[in-house]
Amino acid sequence: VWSHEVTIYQVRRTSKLKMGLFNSKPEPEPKPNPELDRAWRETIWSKQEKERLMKEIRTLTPRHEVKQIRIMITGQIKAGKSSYINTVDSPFLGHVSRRALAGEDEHSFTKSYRVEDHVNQEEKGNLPFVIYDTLGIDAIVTSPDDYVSAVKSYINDGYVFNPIRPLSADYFNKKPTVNDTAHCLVYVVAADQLSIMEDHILKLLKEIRSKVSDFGIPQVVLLTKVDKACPLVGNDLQKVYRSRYIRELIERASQKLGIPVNCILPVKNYSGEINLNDAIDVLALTSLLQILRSANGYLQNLDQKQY
Ligand SMILES: Nc1nc2c(ncn2[C@@H]2O[C@H](COP(=O)(O)OP(=O)(O)O)[C@@H](O)[C@H]2O)c(=O)[nH]1
Ligand SMILES: [Mg+2]
Repeated sequence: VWSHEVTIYQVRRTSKLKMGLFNSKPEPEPKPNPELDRAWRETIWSKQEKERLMKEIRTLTPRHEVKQIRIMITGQIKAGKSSYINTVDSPFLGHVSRRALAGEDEHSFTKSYRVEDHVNQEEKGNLPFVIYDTLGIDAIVTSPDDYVSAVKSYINDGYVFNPIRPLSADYFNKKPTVNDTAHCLVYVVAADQLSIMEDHILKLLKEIRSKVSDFGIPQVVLLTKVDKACPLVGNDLQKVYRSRYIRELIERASQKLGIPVNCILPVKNYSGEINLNDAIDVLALTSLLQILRSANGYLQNLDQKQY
């Protein structure tokens, strides 16, 4: 029996060798499985987890005695900025929100959204943060300084951006306090657009990034539309951390934008769904909580600098 096995082994080797000699094409490398064996970020995809995240967000106390944590969202037109605001609004509203899209004003530079808690009937009210939706970055290519100014100090809601004339000083709070500045800057990048992001947009993002980093404001990237970019995730959002492609995209985004991998968060926004979905909510609330924690970390640093 033993010698028989050896014979078979030799026959196989010979046939392989022959193929190598007479076939001009090398044998193709086996394709890696698009689905990883293990998720690389642990996530619990349940209703309880969603409720736990909501509770943590509700009870978060802004540091440095600021009234509300201020999040500023930026990114290219159609990247999913407004949709993200609606997506994090939805679980607290109790149904899919279309507020940020419905009220969209094509020309305003920033527009603030307060997310109200309608689900928690006992303590109905505002949540400890406010989100500023800004005009698509494509429109301000000529003057990144305006963007940086907007991050550093409050600009009145409804300011109409003029790409030719720089932002007028009237719109700035002359003596901004920490209550007026952004506490976290969020870049929204669509997963299916990353590879075609134009150089001038990347350059602009980097410019804004380096100026904002100078004064310590944390920056997070939301990688939206993961459902469109990867069929595996399109079929089942819970596979987002098992998609080899999405993991590669996140690594690529990290290199392109110069932001560490752990600050790049995949999301799938509500985009046509009629009902709330626990997986969408868990992923979006996880990203929101991380944004709020980064912002609070920044505020805590300010505390320590004071003493
Ligand atoms: N499939 C999918 N579509 C999305 C997602 N986020 C946004 N969209 C769609 O992309 C388009 C642009 O989104 P919008 O939020 O208006 O982008 P904004 O210009 O950055 O505010 C809309 O048609 C959205 O429905 C997402 O995560 N998945
Ligand atoms: Mg928008």
